[in-house]
Amino acid sequence: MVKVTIDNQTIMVEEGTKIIDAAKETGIIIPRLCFLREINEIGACRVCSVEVEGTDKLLTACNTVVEDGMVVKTNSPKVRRARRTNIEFILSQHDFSCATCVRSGNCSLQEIANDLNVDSMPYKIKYEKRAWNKDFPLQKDFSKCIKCMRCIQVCDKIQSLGIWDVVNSGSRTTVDVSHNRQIEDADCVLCGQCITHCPVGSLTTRNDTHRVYDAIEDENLITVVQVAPAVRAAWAENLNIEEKSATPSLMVAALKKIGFDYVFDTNFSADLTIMEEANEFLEVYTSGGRDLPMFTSCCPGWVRFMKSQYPDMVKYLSTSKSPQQMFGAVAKSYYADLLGVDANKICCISIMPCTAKKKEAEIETINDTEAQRDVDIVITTREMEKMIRAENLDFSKLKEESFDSPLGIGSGAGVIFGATGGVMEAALRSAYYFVTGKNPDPDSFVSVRGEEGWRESKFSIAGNELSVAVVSGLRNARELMDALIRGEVKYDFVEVMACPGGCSGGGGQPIKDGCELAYTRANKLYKLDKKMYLRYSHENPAIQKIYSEYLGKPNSEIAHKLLHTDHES
Ligand code: HC1
Ligand code: SF4
Repeated sequence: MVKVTIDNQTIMVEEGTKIIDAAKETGIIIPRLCFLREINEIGACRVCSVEVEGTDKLLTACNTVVEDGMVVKTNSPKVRRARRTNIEFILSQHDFSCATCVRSGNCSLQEIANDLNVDSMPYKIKYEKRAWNKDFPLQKDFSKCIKCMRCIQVCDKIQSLGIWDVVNSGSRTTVDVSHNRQIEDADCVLCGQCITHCPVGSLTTRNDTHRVYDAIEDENLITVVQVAPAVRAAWAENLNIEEKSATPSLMVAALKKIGFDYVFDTNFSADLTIMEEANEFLEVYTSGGRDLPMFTSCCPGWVRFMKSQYPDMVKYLSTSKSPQQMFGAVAKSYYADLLGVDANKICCISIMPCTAKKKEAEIETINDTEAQRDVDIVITTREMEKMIRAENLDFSKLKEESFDSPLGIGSGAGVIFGATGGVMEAALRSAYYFVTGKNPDPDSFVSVRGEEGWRESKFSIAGNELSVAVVSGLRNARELMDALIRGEVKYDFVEVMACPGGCSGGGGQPIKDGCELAYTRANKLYKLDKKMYLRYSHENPAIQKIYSEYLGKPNSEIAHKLLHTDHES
């Protein structure tokens, strides 16, 4: 242990503690901008500068380790002046047109500038302008980039993809796509983790809300919206609604105010995915003769990763479409028939915690209903939040509403899709039933839950030994793939989600800078599942009905046409 005095308080801390953490133990929060714990501790922004007795220079608290006897001042006049100058300097290279910035009100730079009472600019403002492909779901505005390097580190350390790098030098230094590539030619999987870790509005998602408004306004269209499982755990985080009031039913009521004709639930099609995927898995498993596992394919970031990084392994992905795409396919066939309308009259909109879902909906070969696209428009949870804000609702007076029927009926197994391990757990609940004819205890497979990036479990179902793995975060996925290829591990079924923690930590979720909320949100989903009457996908009455009236049985010819895809085509 070492002794350190911070702002006149003396404490003992473990050797190796950084000043920023020692200060926290005394109740002092040192401001920071570029800092991301264990990912970006480089002191690039110098906002966390502090004064240390015996040194002339200010030191950065995020990466300076305390020494025995150190005396630190975190908010002396010298420190305040330096922080202010650093922020003014950053602002001099930043287009601070806050009124039109998607991150206004949720921007760490704006907050720190306000906290430091920066009210004028002593420097000439000059920022970088560069072109960007406006159609790409990931958007970069160079005029807002503050060169904090967080995106570089997140993409490299968490996702092992290294899409971003520092380019140019001197005053023209900026962050751009590495190796001189265009973003659409790089291997960006669109996980959106660099967006949720950008402290300002430089990295954002393509704004598709205007297209949604146009569809709602178009009297010739029937707008059918689906809401992904993980959205309900996070939708109100930045809406100033008390947590216990922020129910899925209140979210439905808010969506109805926006004017969608039907508000449905991706949990329904998550159940449908389980029917198809669990049966597909059992077919693969019982046919034997395969060294490599079947991989889930509902995460489009993971599918993009597989296609670019392990093209020879794409054939091991489940052919079942993701719940988003299954929903669209069913909405434009079965549901169009139920309504007695032409499929092209239906505009299918998804609300997803994910940026890659925007691109998934655009994959030509995934869209094979009579209508042109399964899903027409995808917006993220953050875009939904903006649309809800625009309604100026008084949430204390808003009455809860239910999802519409029949595509709004989902089970608890569908809900937990939004947490890492949830697809595996839901699939095992139904696979057990398909093999034994009996339901397992719904909590039989909870060992697949957890916060480790790569988890393994073994189960025995009617004497069949099953080895499964659950992975989230693409660096972990890469490690698992390499271990599989080297023959060091062997599994029957593997679930992969690109974002750490799964969709609940998705790149389209609300941003709370400095907070990693994936597992807090996942716990909300587990609680919802636990409370539900329906906990098995195969017991969902709306699912039973669509099979008896339309699809026949899982993996039937029509199910194949509508609900499966060839990832290799
Ligand atoms: Fe997901 Fe999925 S769980 S991929 O994270 O399989 O986005 O929530 O909608 O499609 O259901 C996302 C979430 C989501 C699909 C489902
Ligand atoms: Fe990297 Fe994901 Fe950002 Fe693409 S979206 S650059 S893969 S972190």
